[in-house]
Amino acid sequence: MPVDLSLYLVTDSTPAILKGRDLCTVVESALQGGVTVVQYRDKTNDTGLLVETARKLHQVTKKYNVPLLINDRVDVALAIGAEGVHLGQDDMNFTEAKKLLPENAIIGISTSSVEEAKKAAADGADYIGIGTMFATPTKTNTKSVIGTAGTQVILDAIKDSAIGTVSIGGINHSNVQRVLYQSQSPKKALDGVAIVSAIVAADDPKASAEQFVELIRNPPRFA
Ligand code: TZP
Ligand code: MG
Repeated sequence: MPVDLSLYLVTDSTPAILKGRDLCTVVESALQGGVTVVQYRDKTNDTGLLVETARKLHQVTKKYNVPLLINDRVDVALAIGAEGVHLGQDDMNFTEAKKLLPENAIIGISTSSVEEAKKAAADGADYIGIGTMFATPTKTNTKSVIGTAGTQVILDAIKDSAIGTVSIGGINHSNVQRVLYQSQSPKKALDGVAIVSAIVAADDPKASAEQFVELIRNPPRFA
């Protein structure tokens, strides 16, 4: 696995989550706290704005030697030389993206079923996002909420593949250890967790990320 997926930050530019703060400043704070990969996720259709923001974010992530992945838009990733992309089931398919991107680009795929996960693994994706773990106000058009039980079934189905895995949806400091622990199948565990609001909307994104790093590193403690 070319990328450390353990604490995967997904950005959100909506005012309610950014609370008037500058995205690059929030991301830099999260990087100081120990985020290991950043996905720029922005649903605007303004390509100029996407390229401009992605370029600024890339300047920041490069300082921390952390890969920047672009959500949905292979063209934006190519324009700024990002380390990779994250594609949903309705975005450009893996094979097309693989053809367009540099050989070493990271390609991640969103999955919410065994079929989707097996296909991503067979295609040769670097990692899959598995979700939605818990219902979340950050993304309300999610196909299915699968919880730790559904995640475990997916992990078991791809246990013979080296593909990376992250869980996404409603993950916070209170449930992250349970997510990691209870999702494990006997032969495959999650490589990390993908977080939006618990870091981006936190008053102190650095402290939030540090707290996640501690929780991820240490053995689980939950009631
Ligand atoms: N995909 C499934 S849930 C989700 C995405 C992008 C949003 C997760 O956001 P949060 O704030 O970490 O619950
Ligand atoms: Mg998408």
